[in-house]
Formats: sequence, structure tokens, C-alpha cells
Amino acid sequence: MEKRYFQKEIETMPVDQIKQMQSEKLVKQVKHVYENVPYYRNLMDEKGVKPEDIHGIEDLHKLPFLTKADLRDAYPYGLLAKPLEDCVRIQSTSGTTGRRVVAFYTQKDVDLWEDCCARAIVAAGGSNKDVCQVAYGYGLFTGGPGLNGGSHKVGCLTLPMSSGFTERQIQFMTDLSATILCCTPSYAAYIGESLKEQGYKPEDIPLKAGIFGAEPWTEEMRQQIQDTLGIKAYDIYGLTETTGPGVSFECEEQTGMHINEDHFLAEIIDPDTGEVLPEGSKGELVFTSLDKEAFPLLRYRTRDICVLTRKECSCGRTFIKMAKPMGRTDDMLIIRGVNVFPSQIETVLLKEGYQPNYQIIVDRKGNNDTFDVNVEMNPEQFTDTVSGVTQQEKALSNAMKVMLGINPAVHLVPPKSITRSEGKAVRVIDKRKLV
Ligand code: DLL
Repeated sequence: MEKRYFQKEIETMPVDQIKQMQSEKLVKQVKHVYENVPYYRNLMDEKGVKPEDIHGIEDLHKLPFLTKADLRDAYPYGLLAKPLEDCVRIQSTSGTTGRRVVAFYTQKDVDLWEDCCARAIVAAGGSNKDVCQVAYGYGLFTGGPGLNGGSHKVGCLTLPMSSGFTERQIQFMTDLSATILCCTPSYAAYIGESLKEQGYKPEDIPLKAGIFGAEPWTEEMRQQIQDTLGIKAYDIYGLTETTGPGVSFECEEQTGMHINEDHFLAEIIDPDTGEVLPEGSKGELVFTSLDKEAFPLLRYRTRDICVLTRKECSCGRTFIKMAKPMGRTDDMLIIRGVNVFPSQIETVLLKEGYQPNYQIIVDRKGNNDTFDVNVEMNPEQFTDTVSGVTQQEKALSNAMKVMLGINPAVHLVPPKSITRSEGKAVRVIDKRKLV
């Protein structure tokens, strides 16, 4: 059967046509926002920009940015561009850091979002012959509802598992021969670990593909998940503010995620100056939603750090690709003056043969930062002598110094002593912020 939701006429459109389409949509969207969102109208007025000044994407840089602080100021209705009667759904971030975001959707917005997730599933090889196990959280978090909607659109048999209850996940997966697993990469690693413990070999596991996102994960972690589950693991990206998962997704090339450019216009900026950077530069990702009706953010600063490239892709899609985000500007730790991303530590651990089960603890003693990394031993190391363990800790700390420029104190802890994640993993405990 022909693949539904490989929307060829859109996804393989020549680049000049994509840009033309984006320009037309942008002009309309700016007018819609200016007329319906007083909060953004004020920002534009302050900058001296009127909708008439925006003729196409070349004028995008004239528009003001929106930040998470604006979302907080405008909470809950201040950025709504449609009457509430026209809205059918809200989704929200967890707000664990006190920064809850509430996003609104019209039915058209939900359809657009589910289309994007459907494209992601098809790009991972999905069709109506597949059984798609959705083990992202359902509820306010966008992961479960987004992939669920996409899976329906593709026509997969959808298993709406939500996250957690790993025993039950495994039972449904094996009893119903799930072929596609959607969850966070850390939860996929945990499910893989549990399957292995139950004696499953990769070839016994019915899955063929995984669609994993919602948190940063490294290439090394991809490889490990692929090997354990015997699948191809595809990345998917998105954020509540712009809809949820499906803003971008990986194709069979697995070399970055195609951004759904018919709906989202992406820029990379210097996070310090706000200057727009040329293609290929590393910087902060900024999105403008071109079609969203209820919550249409213009130039929203994601804080995610990555690179955009428009290279020809063997899959035929022409949409620009974003590299795996290497972290967020607010995830970046500054320890003893050195910039440290958790993803760098993960890379070293996996290269050195450890599992991606670790926790970074940063504190301050007097005027000095302390930097500790707890890493789970592999089961075979657990029986090693104390001196052997100390040596391994030293070796790991030195490998991290090569990557980071500073030495953490590495502590090998017993297998399974670090709490497993069923959603987004908590990798960092920064006690300095509590002072
Ligand atoms: O995490 C939406 C989502 C659900 C994406 C399921 C993919 C799959 P939020 O909770 O609003 O939304 O968090 C958004 O998560 O700004 C990134 O920092 C991070 N993030 C999302 N996907 C990826 C990814 C969902 N593939 C924030 N790689 C974003 C790295 C990611 N980071």
C-alpha cells in the first residue's frame, strides 16, 4: 500500500518554493497575531514594526523575539489569538522548574500537529501494518497525545500505554507484537535493560523501529538502544510552545531531523546578542509558527542549542535538517568557569563501555565548585576489588577531562542504584542554585 502521510508534494518541494510558501504564510500570520494578541502587538509597537513592514521571510529579523519570560508574563491567556470558544485543547509543560507553559489548540491546530507526528512515523518506516506502542506520558505532556494522534492518522494499531508499568509494557509489546516504540530515549534504554534481564535477545523482540525524543540523547546512546532492542532508533523533536513532538523528525538517513518547514520557520541566533547566524552555525534555535491559529508564537527562543543544514538528503525530503540538540542554554553548567553539557558526559560514559545511568552533582564549598559524577558499575565490575574500582574511577575521570577540560570526581555506584526514568531523565542536581 502507498505510504500515507509521506506528503511528497510538500516534503520534497523545491527549496525556493518552500521559501515562497513560508513568506506568504508569514505575512498572514504576522497580521493575525498583531490584530489578535495585544501582548505581541505591544512588543512590535515598541520595536516600531508594523505588519506592513513584513513582506516575506527576509523581514523576519525585524520582529521581536518571544521568550519563556514572556510566556510567564502572559500566562494563561495573554498570547491566545483565538476566542476560547474556538479552542478544543490545552497541553502544558510539567512546570517542575516553576515555568509552566499552557498552550492552546483549535481543532485545526490539533490536526496540523498530528499530521507532523504522522510524517515522523512514516519516516521511521511506519504504515497501517504496524503496531505502534506509545509509551510517552499521556495527559498534559504532549508526547503521548501527539504520537497517539499521528499513529491513528497513519493507520497503525495504536497501543496507548502511557509511560511506566514496565512489566505491562513488555507484556503488551511481546503479546501484541509491537513493531514501533515511541518513548523517551532514557525510557527506551530502561525497557531494553528490562527485556535483557528477562532473557530476551534483540532478535526475539518484535520491534523494528523506535521514535525517541523529548530529551537530549547522544549518538552513542542511539547505538546502544539500537543494539539492545534490535531496531533503528529515530530522533523526534518538538516543544509544547510550538505544538509538541513532530516539529522535526528523522528519516532513514538518521543524520538529523527534517523540520516541517511548511508549518515552522527556523532560525539560529547567537544566544548572547540575538544576531541571526548563517546556516551551519551553532546557536540557539528560534521558531515561528506559520499556521497555528490559537497559540501562534513568532520568533520564539527555544534555548535549545543546535545547527541547521540544508544538504541534499537521500530520502528525497527537502526540508532543512536540525542536528541533535546538544543541550539547552539553561542546561549548560558552568563549573569552575568551564561550560559543561550533560551530553558530553554521556558520550564519554558510553564510549568507555558504561550504561547511560549517571547523575551529575554540582555544589559549592567556600568559593569552589565541586563536581561529582555518579556512574553505575556494570554488573561484572561489581565484584571487582576496591583498588580496581578506584582505578576505573580515575580512568573515567581522566577521559572526562579530555572532553571537558576539568576533572570530575567519579564515583562508581552499584548497578541499579540510580533511579530509572520513565519520562525525561533528571541528570543534574545543581545544589548551588538552592543557596
Ligand atoms: O518534550 C515534546 C516532545 C515529546 C518531543 C515527545 C519529542 C517527543 P516539552 O516538554 O515542552 O515538549 O519540552 C521541550 O525538550 O525545548 C528540548 O529542550 C527538549 N527536547 C525535545 N525533543 C528533543 C530531542 C516535548 N529530540 C524541550 N532532543 C525542548 C533533544 C529535545 N532535546
